[in-house]
Amino acid sequence: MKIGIVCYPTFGGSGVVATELGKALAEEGHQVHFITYSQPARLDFFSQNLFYHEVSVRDYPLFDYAPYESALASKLVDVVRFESLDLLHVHYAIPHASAAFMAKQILASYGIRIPVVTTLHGTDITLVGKDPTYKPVVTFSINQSDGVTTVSADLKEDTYNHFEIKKDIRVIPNFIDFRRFSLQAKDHFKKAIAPNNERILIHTSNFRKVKRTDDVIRVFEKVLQQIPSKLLMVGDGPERAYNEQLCRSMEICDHVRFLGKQDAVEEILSVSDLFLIPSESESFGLAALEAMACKVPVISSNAGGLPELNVQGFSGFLNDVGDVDGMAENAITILKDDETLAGFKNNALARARDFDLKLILPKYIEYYTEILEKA
Ligand code: GMT
Repeated sequence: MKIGIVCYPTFGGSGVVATELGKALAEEGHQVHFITYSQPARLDFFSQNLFYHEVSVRDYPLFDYAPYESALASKLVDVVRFESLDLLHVHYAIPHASAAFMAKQILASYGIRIPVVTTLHGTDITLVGKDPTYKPVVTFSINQSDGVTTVSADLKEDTYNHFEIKKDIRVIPNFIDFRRFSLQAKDHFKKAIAPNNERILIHTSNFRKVKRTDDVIRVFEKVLQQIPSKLLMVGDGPERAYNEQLCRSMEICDHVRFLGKQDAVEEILSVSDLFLIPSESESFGLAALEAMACKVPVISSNAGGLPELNVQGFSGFLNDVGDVDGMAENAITILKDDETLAGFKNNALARARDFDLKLILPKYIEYYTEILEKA
């Protein structure tokens, strides 16, 4: 197949999933064309089946806001026509699904029919999408897609609850590539972070409000009172400055390191004992899956799709959003002795194996085939 993939090229979960999916499809012999405004963060090598088409937006003094959606639609028309694509797969509804719809209409005027699959990732539905600013366009473009997938059953339900959707939605969960995410020996790094063999807790995110990063720090502060430990905060975003302030006021700065954005997250996960993800809303929780693949158990909230990933009392524990005491108590249960911790680590890996790329990739290929047969 010749597949066009549209995504955000940044570190965000939807862009990561789209890029990893494209890379895996290319390895299977499909030709994959990424169409976006800059080189996707994880598309960092050459392959004969991978192509990247940059969408450049022409600026003009009249524009307060340069029209990216029009530039993207025009680029899609061009790439579909001249690379003879079979299918477009757009990740994150806004503005990719509506740009794809526009491109599809234009292509029809050339006698070209291009099926569009839209994958909804979370905030495009739960936060941004249902805002009246975007809702009519999101509803229309989902209904106009030839195929729609969500990354969890919970997001599927949310989509039906918040929008008038007439389409069948297929749930295809996110996946993990164990060739990259698996436990690596990084003892020298562990020693540098935790010289006295303290437990290492970790959080990775974009530090937006929805991640409740302040809860991460509050949970850690309670754990620290009982168990010698360190906290690694990986990533960056709007809440980081406030979180650093919070650590100062709690006088726990000696035990918390803010590492900023990191490429080799798997190396940092490899020295970690517990992953914290207390999010207000989380359609899937790819960051937690990456941790589990590196044998790191998870303390999470029970929001959104997290219960479909983290298994209560097995790969970790789930608590209500904001239940800092409960999360700290469960974290201590996991960390209190080596034997219990080792059990949870093994379970985390076992659970992650259910989301192996090798199991999930065929689901996308099967879905593309179904959509192409209907077209
Ligand atoms: O979590 C974010 O803020 C980034 C966002 C994105 O679209 O890049 O992540 C969403 O998509 C990920 C990949 O499917 C999911 O694993 C995340 O759970 C989801 N985030 C939210 O629902 C908040």
